[in-house]
Amino acid sequence: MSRALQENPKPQRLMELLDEATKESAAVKSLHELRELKSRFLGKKGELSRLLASLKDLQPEAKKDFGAKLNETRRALENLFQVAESRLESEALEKQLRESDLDASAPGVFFPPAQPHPIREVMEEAISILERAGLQAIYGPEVEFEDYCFDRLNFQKDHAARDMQATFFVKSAGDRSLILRTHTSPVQVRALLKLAKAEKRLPIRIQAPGRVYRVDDDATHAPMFHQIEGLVVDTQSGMPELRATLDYFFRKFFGEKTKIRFRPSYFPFTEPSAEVDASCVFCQGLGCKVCKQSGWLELAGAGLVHPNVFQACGWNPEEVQGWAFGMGIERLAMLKLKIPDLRSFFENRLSFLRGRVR
Ligand code: FA5
Repeated sequence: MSRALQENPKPQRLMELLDEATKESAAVKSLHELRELKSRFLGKKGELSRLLASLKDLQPEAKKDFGAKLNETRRALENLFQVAESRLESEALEKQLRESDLDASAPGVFFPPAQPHPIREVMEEAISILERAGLQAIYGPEVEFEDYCFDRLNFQKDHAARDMQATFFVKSAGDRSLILRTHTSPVQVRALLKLAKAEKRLPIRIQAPGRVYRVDDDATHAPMFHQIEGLVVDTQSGMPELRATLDYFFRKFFGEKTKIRFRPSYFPFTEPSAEVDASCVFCQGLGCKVCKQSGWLELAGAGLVHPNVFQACGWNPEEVQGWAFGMGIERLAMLKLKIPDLRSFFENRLSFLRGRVR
């Protein structure tokens, strides 16, 4: 015989359940207690589940009505437990903060914003001025073939000029040695070799900034430093343009009153070669301690590209002419920022680095 369908499902009991849960959830002291409470009210063996199971014994009308009330009650209970859980979490956080040494109301520690290293700033300024003079920046590797660094730049094998740049050797690679490049001039070689094979190759107007390495270490010489190289090659491109470009560069870099002069010098890869001096930025050429009363500071090496270099890099020296220069970025930075010892750039003392903010 089928069971008689109930008509009165006791909705009153749902109100009582909600009342009990409200009181008990307000009183729970831990997440563990709350979990037990939840399972008592909402778990499979909880009273709500029992009432849900009894739905099947109800008349259709009463079933619909009571089913809706059951759902409402379940949602209300879930809300209640959610509120209790948030309360317990914030109580736990407050307790933790109370018991720790952390003073959340103390003023924060000021971390000054990061800023570029002074060498980077100077390097970027130099690059940007040379870009305005029409020289495009390109980059070569710091570990370089010895022959790119020396042989193709017309350094004779046993010539004393090689000793001008004491070299860090990395390893022998077959019949070629790998070294840490001693100057940025091998980037000239790379550009000339590459463009010798290209069509529409002229003019070449490049600059090559980057790190270089020498066995050197004192107040004005570091084992790692930075140079910036310039190279221009065209059918006709000589001293006047070289001079005008460096004149422009130093005026923009140190100020419009800066003058330059060329003194004869020697580099194996340029002929004629010149040492480029700029009027002393401290005394405007009047003579002071920094320029040793001469009024001039030595700032770059320069000259016309040697025919042997063109030849070694696949160009006919009868058809092209070019000029090049190279300067030390640390030297420019020391003068611009008035830093007496170049080693300060590499010690990474925060007081020094912060003091240089401009
Ligand atoms: C050269 O390195 C040539 N490649 C420059 C050049 C390029 C000449 C193209 C002609 C044509 P030099 O050895 O003089 O030249 O170095 C150039 C600059 O690098 C120097 O004037 C100096 O400012 C800087 N320099 C040289 N050695 C050091 C060092 N150990 N530490 C910091 N700066 C250095």
